[in-house]
Amino acid sequence: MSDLKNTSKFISLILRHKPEVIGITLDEHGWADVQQLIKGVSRNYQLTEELLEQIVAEDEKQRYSFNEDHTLIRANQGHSIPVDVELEQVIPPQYLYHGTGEKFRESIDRIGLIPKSRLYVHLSADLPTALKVGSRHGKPFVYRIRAREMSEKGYPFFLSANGVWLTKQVPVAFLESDWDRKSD
Ligand code: HQG
Repeated sequence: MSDLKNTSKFISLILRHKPEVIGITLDEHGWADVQQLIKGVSRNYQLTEELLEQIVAEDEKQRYSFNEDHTLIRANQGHSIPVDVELEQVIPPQYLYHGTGEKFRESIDRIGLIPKSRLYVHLSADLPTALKVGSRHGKPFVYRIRAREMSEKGYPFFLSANGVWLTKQVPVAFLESDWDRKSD
């Protein structure tokens, strides 16, 4: 892994899960002070304003955003700490996808998708992305979710600034395991 990638992983840990590791706090909307972040991260990884700008601009999943004058930074999604990143509520397409590990299927088929340590269940707009997400958990398996129907029945969906679909839970009734993978 490149140095910048390691630094980015560490920043993601700080901005989503454990700001206390470098002695900083996030505000209620998930924002961290850029100078404090740089100072804190620099104890472990080389980081300057220029490098941080580069990390944010080049991140392949666009995980981070600055505020307008670049004095604050936050993660766009993926948090385990309860912050309100002002997600946009959006009506989802007919189907969304969730990539997971084969090993979780039994439990998911029983109780549906739950957010576990994060604030939301993460869903993908397309199959290749879902497969990539699932591969992080061993042999991947992709569920198809009848998202539009869920939303019509009152379950809110949100779209993060970096294009990840989020919802609080997915009951078993809206999960499909046996869909036609060739037609999607
Ligand atoms: C599973 C990455 C058993 C769920 C990705 C998942 C994503 C259950 C795992 C983002 C379950 C949680 C999030 C149930 C859900 N029983 N297992 N009832 N319900 N699960 O990492 O969705 O690179 O917290 O299927 O690209 O894998 O970090 O969530 O397998 O967008 O930016 O519990 O993280 O993005 O795992 O990934 P995670 P995820 P970043």
